Amino acid sequence: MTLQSLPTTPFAGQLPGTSGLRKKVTVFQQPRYLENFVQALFDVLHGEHGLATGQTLVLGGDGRFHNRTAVQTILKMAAARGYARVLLGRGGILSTPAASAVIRRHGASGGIILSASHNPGGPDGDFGIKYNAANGGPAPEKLTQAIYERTQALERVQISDAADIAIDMLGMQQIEDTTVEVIDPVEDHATVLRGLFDFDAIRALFARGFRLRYDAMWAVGGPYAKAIIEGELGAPAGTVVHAEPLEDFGGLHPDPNPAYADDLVAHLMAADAPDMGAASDGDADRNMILGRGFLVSPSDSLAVLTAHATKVPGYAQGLKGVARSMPTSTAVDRVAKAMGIACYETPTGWKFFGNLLDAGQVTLCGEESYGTGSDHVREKDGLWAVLFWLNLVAVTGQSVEQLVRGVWKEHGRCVYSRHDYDGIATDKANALMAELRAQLPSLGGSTVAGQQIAWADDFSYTDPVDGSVSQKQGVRVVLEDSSRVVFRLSGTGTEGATLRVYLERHEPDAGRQDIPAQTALAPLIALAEAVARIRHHTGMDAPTVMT
Ligand code: G16
Repeated sequence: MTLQSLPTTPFAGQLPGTSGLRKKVTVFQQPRYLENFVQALFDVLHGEHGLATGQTLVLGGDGRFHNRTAVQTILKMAAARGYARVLLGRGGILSTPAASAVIRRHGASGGIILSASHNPGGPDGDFGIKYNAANGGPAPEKLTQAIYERTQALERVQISDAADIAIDMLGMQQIEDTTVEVIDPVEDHATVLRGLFDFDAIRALFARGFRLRYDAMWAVGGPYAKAIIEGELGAPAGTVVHAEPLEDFGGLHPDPNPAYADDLVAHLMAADAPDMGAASDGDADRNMILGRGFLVSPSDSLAVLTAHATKVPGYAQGLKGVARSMPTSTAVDRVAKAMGIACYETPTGWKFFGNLLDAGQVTLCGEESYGTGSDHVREKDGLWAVLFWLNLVAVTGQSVEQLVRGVWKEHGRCVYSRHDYDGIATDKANALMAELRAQLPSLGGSTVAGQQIAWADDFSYTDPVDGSVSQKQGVRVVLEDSSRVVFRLSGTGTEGATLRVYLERHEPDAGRQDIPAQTALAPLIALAEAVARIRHHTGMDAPTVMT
């Protein structure tokens, strides 16, 4: 084995988005593309010629196509960088929340997660890479910006010429002076979850005949859900479906929302539906919850978990506070206010919750994009959310639907929908946002499409812990009754741009809470079109996806 220093040249566009660098597999397959990003990361972390002496790196991914190839490359680069130890999930696999758990439990200096999350996989699909720091959470913006700047100045990459190692068997191997330990991908995460929930109560629930359908969407969540829900909690075999992780997710879109988890929705709407449905995404950090014949919106899920948190052992002492991303509905704000705890509003991106969690200012966080989590790790956690719901159903004796309706009854319903317009030419999407921003000074106080606008702005966030400022995080148009429309461009796509339009209206009247969301939100949908001229800019008559 020898260490090599190979010449390279910068690639354009290696700027991480909402959650890491995501590109087409074919982009990552270009010689040196992955190497450059990892070299830049290591240069920023350790200094251009510095070594990671004595440090432990965690490595794993969601098992999508190209994962195994990328793992071997990164191992050889970690060896060249002098890491003492790399903890690698068996088969190169670690779900995103599991990677966070491993980093924290083993005192690692950080971890590299190979995932494009909910994006499709396979040779023509997407691939991704991100770095999580010693707290187990996604790198903050100042670090991702520094990595990007370094990618633009690279001239060489350092890598061992060692042969590929065996990654499918537990145990230790050596590359140069680096020990690579192949670990069980489930164990650390399962240990953390066991410490939070009343497994006996959930076991008893299944023993009473409670029926769950967990759709792992052919993704990395399958082995975790099988081991814990079927293995430890005694749910019948077959409770977890589509459980085998496939490199291309069976050709499907591993995103747990009503559009892409339509098979699960159909099962929960059927006459003989199970009591509860759940799904997780490509890297198992997102979750969707359903009751029998009933869809739970992610924003409502966060509100329910907050309202009932003290009924679960891990949160019996109470919550320090909660946080949600700005476009997430204000349901949790209302619950938090009634409970007398703080509620923070952050930009989209789980990384923004990290400081609040580390500083002990919040215990639970969540996002409209089917993400919920807590301070047990520093990532959102799909299986955690499912266990939380099971624990609540078990100890309250209420169904999923009853739990949600209980919150609506007390706090009103935040009727909510997100409209996505995918695959817009980037220049057109930018023009739409620029036109919106240009209107901001005059929108407040004006009437558009028959709606009286109270105020409008471009969300800017000052981190309450370190004071860092993140600007231009989404245009908000808010009405007198606090209804709102939010516009932002996605930071996770790999083709063109995606416009996200978030719509929210508070409905206190229980008699009107069952009006279908698209009907209840129709005036806001009209307002969105009037202020943003979506048809004009995108040429699209309807959203690609509505959740
Ligand atoms: C990532 C982020 C989330 C964000 C989501 C959608 O999730 O971690 O915080 O809400 O992307 O982001 P965007 O609206 O920019 O596409 P994941 O599950 O894709 O890692």
